Amino acid sequence: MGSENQAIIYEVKEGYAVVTLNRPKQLNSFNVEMHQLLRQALESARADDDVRAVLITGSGRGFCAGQDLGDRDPTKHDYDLSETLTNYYNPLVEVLEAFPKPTICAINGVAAGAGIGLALACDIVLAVDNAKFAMAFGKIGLVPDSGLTWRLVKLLGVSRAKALALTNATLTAEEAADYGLVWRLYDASCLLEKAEALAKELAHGPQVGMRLTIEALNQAQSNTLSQQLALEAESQREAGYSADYKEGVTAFLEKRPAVFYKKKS
Ligand code: T3D
Repeated sequence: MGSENQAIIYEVKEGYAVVTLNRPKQLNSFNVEMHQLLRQALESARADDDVRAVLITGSGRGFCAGQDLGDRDPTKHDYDLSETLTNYYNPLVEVLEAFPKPTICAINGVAAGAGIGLALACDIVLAVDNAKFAMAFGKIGLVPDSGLTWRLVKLLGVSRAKALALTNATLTAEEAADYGLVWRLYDASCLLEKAEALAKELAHGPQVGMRLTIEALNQAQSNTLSQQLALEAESQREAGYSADYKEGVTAFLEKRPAVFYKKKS
């Protein structure tokens, strides 16, 4: 998975993993190999105790242009596209949604189609300030997928989501940030550095509390307030028993920074 020639480059750094989509000639669009290697990389990151945050980015000038259209020839074949969704895109989105460690996406260039779906499935989305977000699906007669019909309504509201999907508008990075799709924008010269600094910071954060926070915020999308209040009480019970809570309060009372992560000797 670490080879320069493979569709995914997987590197473990100081407490975090960097997963790089690596098909730059096709703007890192998805073929089956990239799907499979991305899932393997995420499984490695999930299982590895030395990985406490994951950063996803792309190589070359694009982030991800969605499905590799070079793999399709609808003039010669009829495709049951639900199969690709069921076998690849949907499980990928589900894996990211349930990922027990913080995930960051650093959008280093254009994101299109399911490339936007992949980015928005991560917990924190950063982007280069000249990134573009091209819906693309409608241009080829398809429907937004990879969770986007759901996520765009949640993030943008139904009116903007419909306008974006039906017009296939391309959003600038600034528009995407204004609409709440992106947390922060950076110049190309420092995007990766900033994203890695964030990954490192999260890798040294309170792991139990962050996992429970991600779960609670995800569940808030469908819970009622009463359900969410009950969930917060349960989450706080678990967080309150964690070593991180003991360290956090002790550090506060001792007027020093908390040290949540201690390397095993
Ligand atoms: O099929 C299923 O299984 C269903 C699942 C669907 C999920 C989806 O994601 S559907 C949407 C698929 N994606 C698209 O329709 C996007 C197609 N690409 C574009 O619209 C544009 O390339 C971009 C807006 C992303 C970028 O435009 P631009 O002008 O910056 O770059 P370009 O010149 O169009 O592309 C550069 C190269 O990347 C070019 O190759 P070349 O000519 O230099 O050899 C282009 O063919 C290639 N490329 C870009 N996108 C794709 C791609 N190659 C294969 N598949 C792509 N999606």
